[in-house]
Amino acid sequence: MSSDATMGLPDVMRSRPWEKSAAAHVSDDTSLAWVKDERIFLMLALAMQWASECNAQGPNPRVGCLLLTKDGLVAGGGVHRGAGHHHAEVEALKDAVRNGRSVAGGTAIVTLEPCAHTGRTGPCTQALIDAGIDRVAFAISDPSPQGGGGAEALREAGIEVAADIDPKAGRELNRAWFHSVSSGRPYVTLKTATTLDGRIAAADGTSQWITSPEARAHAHEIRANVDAILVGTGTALADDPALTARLQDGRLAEHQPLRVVMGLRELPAEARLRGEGGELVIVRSRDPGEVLEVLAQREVRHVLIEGGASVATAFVRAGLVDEVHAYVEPMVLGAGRSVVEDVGVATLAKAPRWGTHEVKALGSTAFVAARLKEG
Ligand code: AOF
Ligand code: ZN
Repeated sequence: MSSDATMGLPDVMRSRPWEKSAAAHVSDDTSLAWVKDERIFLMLALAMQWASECNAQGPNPRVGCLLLTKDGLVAGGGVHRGAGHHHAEVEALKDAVRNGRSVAGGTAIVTLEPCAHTGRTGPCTQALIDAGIDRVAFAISDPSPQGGGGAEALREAGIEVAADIDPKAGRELNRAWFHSVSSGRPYVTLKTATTLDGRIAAADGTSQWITSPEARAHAHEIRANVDAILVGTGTALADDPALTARLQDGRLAEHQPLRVVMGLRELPAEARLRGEGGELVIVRSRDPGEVLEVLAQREVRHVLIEGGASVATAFVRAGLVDEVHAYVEPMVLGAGRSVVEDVGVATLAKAPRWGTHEVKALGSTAFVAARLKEG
């Protein structure tokens, strides 16, 4: 590969993006001839890969942008590194300047519709217009009231816009964000770690450790990618968990999610939850809807429920579990606490269900991720 082609994007180019790329489910909704050029979709896949790997945290979506010169050379690339940082388009424009490549008459390929608003930063549409970009293609429209309207603003400025060229991949990149923007509440993942018969503790109360070290390491990786972890006061008092995200070597991960405890009982002063880690938020309520409202106000997009049975039961009962992460250990207890209790289901047909999305072995533990089907 020539150095020209990788300019601004060496890491992405080396990471074999096509293996995970969005290109597999590209839609046909591409009326403009230049969009059908396969290089546009390759570039979009690179931008997706880049955004998904940049590990930005906080309330904003992950966004990647690639810019091509008038002659179709890569001018620059950029990602959004989280609220308060420049948007991806602006980062890409700065990269093009660093690379000494003009984007006048060129093309912008973005994973999300460029914004037309002035929020924590200025509007991307204006930056693209000022740079003399002629064409913009983006994967999916921005559904938020503040972020939308960019396509229209660009068209009004005489730019050719190819909208929604791969909405499926665009949505997947920011699943929790899209969900929370459209529903007004955080995306909820329920994590369970159980025996084959769905127990989380033996009859005598012993519960550590049911799952494998590999499963626990996986769970820590997930923690480092959500905005908040939630437990009930029962679990907080019984297990005295720290609810931190740790790396393989035991050190704290860079991003620590909020630690949220719901319920009416007090936490002792010496609780590990008060120690180092993410900010502790105590919500004095047993109502899942109320707790999610508090979290929405704090701009939490994705919350991970880690127990115990009463909290899990309350969320399932309320129909507020969007995704399940089930770690299942092939062992049987036959008695002891169940992971979820009575959720008001008397007959099979009424059981809440999720669609299996991912299955893998983590050491001795089986891991299943399942999601509500999107309407
Ligand atoms: C873009 N490019 O890279 C991102 C966009 O107030 P701010 O500056 O933090 O903007 C946040 C909103 O901007 C966010 O809710 C979403 O609608 C949009 N995100 N838009 O053009 C980007 N991250
Ligand atoms: Zn923007």
